Amino acid sequence: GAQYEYLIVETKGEKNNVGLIQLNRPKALNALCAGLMGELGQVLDDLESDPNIGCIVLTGSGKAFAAGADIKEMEKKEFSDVYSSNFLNNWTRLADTRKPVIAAVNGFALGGGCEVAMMCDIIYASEQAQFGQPEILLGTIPGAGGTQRLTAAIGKSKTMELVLTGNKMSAQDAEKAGLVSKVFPRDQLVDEAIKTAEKIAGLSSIIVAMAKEAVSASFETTLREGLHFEKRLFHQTFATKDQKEGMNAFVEKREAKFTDS
Ligand code: CO8
Repeated sequence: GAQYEYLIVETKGEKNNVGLIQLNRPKALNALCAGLMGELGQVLDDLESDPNIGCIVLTGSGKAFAAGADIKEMEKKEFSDVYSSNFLNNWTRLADTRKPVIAAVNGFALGGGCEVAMMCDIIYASEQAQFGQPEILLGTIPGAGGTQRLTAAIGKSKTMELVLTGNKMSAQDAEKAGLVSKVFPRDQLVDEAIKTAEKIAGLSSIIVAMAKEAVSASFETTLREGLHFEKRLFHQTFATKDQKEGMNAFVEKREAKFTDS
């Protein structure tokens, strides 16, 4: 595979159907510099166009998932620079990924790091993980979803507390609040994420994509519109071979063989 400066990319799973992306900029606690985000975009393009890959796992290294946007890169920028260049606009690439992405948050997920985790579909955390939006301590505010996705995940009061104080939230509290779906001991985290990713990758990729699209729509729209969208996608599953196969396999008491069609 391609070599990256800031990432380690591997395929995992018995059927090599899981793409594992490890952020690998340990000197800076995986601060999300322009080079790293550029590479991440490239890898996501590659994994999305690879028909063998059904699910993606994104993790960090050392004591950090990612300690945020690169403060040293931002420090001297003026309003005119960041506005004119639409600074960090390319971060939306991750949120636009159609294949499911599981964040395996091993340590600090702060600022942009927490926002990157929230762009993923499922967050697993290690017992040592810590989440936070400390931008306020730097004289700025979250800029990649921290005020929006976090509110959707844990509600107003907890979000306000994190965003207004810059305090960190433990993995255990993040799980209780609903930001994180499961917490694991550090040495099991990535394996557990890969196990879940393998399960997803073994299902019908076309139906998985529809399911992701339907859940994602709930964050973008009214309940009425969302329910309508869900119902239409549900109807559309009946246009696939995989719906016929899935239901027929149940009736015949055998395992389904999905063909992604
Ligand atoms: N940017 C650049 N360098 C960093 C960052 C960062 N975010 N975080 C850590 N580093 C560097 C440190 O400067 C240090 O480098 P050096 O060895 O050269 O001094 C190295 O990583 C190790 O860090 P520490 O010595 O500080 O390690 P500690 O274990 O003492 O502390 C912490 C760990 C608590 C994580 C601490 O490093 C910290 O507070 N980091 C900053 C966290 C933060 O404020 N993050 C938010 C950044 S702002 C942001 O993310 C805005 C997002 C907006 C996105 C908009 C997109 C559209």
